[in-house]
Amino acid sequence: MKTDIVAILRKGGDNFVSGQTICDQLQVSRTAVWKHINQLKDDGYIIESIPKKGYRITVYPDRITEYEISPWLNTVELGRNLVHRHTVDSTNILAKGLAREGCPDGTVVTAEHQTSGRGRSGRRWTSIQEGAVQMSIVLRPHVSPAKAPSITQIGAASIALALESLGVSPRIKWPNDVLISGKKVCGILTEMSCELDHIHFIVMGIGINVNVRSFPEEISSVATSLALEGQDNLNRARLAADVLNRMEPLYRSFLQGDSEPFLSVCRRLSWLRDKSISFSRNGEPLSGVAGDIDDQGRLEVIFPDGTRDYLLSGEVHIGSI
Ligand code: BTX
Repeated sequence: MKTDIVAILRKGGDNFVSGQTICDQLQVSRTAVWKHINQLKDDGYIIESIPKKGYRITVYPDRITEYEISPWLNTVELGRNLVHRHTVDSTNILAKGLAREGCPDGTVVTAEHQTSGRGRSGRRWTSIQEGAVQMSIVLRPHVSPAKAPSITQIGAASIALALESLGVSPRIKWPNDVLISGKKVCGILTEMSCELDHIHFIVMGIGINVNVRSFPEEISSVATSLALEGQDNLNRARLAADVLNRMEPLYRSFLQGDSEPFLSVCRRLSWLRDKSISFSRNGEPLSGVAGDIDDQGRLEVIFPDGTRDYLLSGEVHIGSI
């Protein structure tokens, strides 16, 4: 209901929309409209109300709520069920709980702040309150669990395309980071619940540093934000919607067996290509040079003796050991 009221008032622009018009369009009572208008004011909207004229919104809050994201969405499934919290421990944790309870496919959980944002392998993801996009997407792809790493690459490609459209030059550090000027502007944490041959659900968590002007010291040398890269005061809700808009067609073609649309983006923007890298295989440290990304999304590694390996997922560091 609140989403509909915001949509009606947004359409009205600077004009007042009468309470009766809202009642007629939504088939609800004047009291219900008034109650929801008050809730919207609590959510940060500044709404002018003048007797006999009606309502108009004068200030929209900088929030990544359903009301602010949905006007920019042109997806069929992704983000059509959107759950927003001001503060959560981790959007991935909340999304996994909702997935277990059977939430619709494509459900998106967003938050302004995370108290225990999670990175990979138990690392922490620093949440910059109201300066970042923190969102987790619930997906139930009918593919083998072995293909799940592609989901991270679909996310990385969608984010990189959205950032490119803003005029910055993102690079993708296989498999899960998006970088600008060699620093992390976005991280992706993909988690899965599955059996040997069946995926129950996947939660893809995305953290994008948007309107962040400084970072805590411990990450300031590795992290950047869109604001620090010259994109000040971006509309976070619009960016979140743009990522989902770009993700849906890439995800659909993946489900239909065509991975090229996202793999071609990952290859074009590959940060690792031709760089010396190190990684560990079964506890053994190895070094080589990163090659291309193959048609299964694996990273080719060329060893000093000329032999090759193909990494499906995992942690890769720049530089040799
Ligand atoms: P990762 O393990 O590849 O990266 C974590 C590392 O990145 C940290 O150890 C730190 O060095 C650095 N780091 C921490 N916070 C930031 C930051 N804000 N910006 C840049 N670098 C940082 C990457 O894991 C996966 C991150 C996913 C985050 C999303 S947010 C929504 C969802 N919910 C949740 O709990 N996690 C995901």
